[in-house]
Amino acid sequence: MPPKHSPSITPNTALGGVLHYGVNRVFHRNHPLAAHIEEIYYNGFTIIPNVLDAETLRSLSDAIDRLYTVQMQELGGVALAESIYDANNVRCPLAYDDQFIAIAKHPVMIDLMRAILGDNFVLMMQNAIINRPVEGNYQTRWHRDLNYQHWTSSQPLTLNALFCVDPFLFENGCTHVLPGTHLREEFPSDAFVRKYQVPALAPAGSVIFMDSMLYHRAGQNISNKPRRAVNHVIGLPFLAQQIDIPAFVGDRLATDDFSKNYFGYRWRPAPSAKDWRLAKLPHAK
Ligand SMILES: O=C(O)CCC(=O)C(=O)O
Repeated sequence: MPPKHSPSITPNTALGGVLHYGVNRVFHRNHPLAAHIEEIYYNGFTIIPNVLDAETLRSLSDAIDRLYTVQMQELGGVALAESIYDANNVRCPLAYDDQFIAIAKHPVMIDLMRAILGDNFVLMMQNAIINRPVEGNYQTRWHRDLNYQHWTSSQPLTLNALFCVDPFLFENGCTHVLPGTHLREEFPSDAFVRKYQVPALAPAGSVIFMDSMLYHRAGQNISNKPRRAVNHVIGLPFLAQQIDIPAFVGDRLATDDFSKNYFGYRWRPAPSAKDWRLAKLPHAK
């Protein structure tokens, strides 16, 4: 209820703006992606359409299916992946196929990361997801991508970027999100979840960005086709990579300063005090 003699009605009313009172700080970012940045801050997610073209999507789709077979052969079969609730995931596909390196460095994603995380951020994880029709999928359980973490942060520390290789529809089990839950420590009640869960509907070629602390899940795929996506978790360098990318791929991604930072070469723990100091010398950079 406004005070009777309200001293300040905000002046943007003349421009058809939103009315408020008692407000002297309003979100403002001078950035081409400002509207998306704002959605990530407040809702915990945003969708940018038309990032990948049809040819790229076809090629990624084939590669995801092929690499899943390769990784299951490495492991000795799907049953082992199922036993650790990791079926239908391709882990770190960029180590097997360079088109996933191009996706991991996609300029739209990198621009948004830089705008939110600043100049230094690391690819903590890349995985390709296959949500198959009517199979039990562990990812249909609500979770944060920073598992087991119950705290809040006024700034995002890690972000997800989920490239939609197939359309994200309710029928094929698109990602569902619980807006605003990145701003609370605990998981909400069942009634809240049922009332406020939102399917993140998006055409193929879109990217869904999330604060990694946002509760989300895969939907149940009741269609007759798989839904594929390529997921990234990108964060500040004090966090560890899921798979040590420099160890996995060797030096071949350390091509420039950005890549040395982004793929984690620069942030690997030093093997000794002397090595740590030597790495700080100007010529070592
Ligand atoms: O399949 C999806 O859309 C969500 C996947 C997911 O929750 C995850 O990879 O953490």
